[in-house]
Amino acid sequence: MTRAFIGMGSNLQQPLQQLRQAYQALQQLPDTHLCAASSIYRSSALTLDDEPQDDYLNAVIEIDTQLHPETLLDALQTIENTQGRKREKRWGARTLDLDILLYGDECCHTPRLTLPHGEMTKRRFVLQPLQQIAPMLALPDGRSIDQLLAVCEGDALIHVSEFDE
Ligand code: ROI
Repeated sequence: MTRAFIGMGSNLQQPLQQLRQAYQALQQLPDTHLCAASSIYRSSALTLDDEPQDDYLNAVIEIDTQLHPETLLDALQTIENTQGRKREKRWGARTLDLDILLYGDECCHTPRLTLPHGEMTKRRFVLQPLQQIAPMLALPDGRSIDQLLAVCEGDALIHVSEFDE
């Protein structure tokens, strides 16, 4: 079993419903146990060129899984597609984004998958929910979530609700 963390984000087509539906789908993943879920948070969109976008809802889920990283990625992309995700622009609005943030201490860089997730260390909408469910976590390179958050730019996230409400 490997401990992994999944980042979720949505800012289109009823984001709260998108995250709740994805949470249920993650509970059904084969050979996987859902261990913890952060609260659901709202934040303004981080955009490339200040092009306006609706606010995002974000959360982080912790799982124990026997799926290999690429198999897990396939499963996450199936959930995204089932919930109506289209191929979006890299910095565009999105119906549902499911990212593998961390997969044990694995480090890899392939065309499909970078572990740890390339941008997670700079994004408050990832670090804050991650800190909530895994406050003692450190990245494979030894940096703690606390350390990363202390130097992370951007406003604190707004708490919206819990998955089991
Ligand atoms: N901004 C926020 N706040 N949350 C996201 O999940 C998110 N995802 C994205 C971009 C467009 C980078 N901005 C985001 O893909």
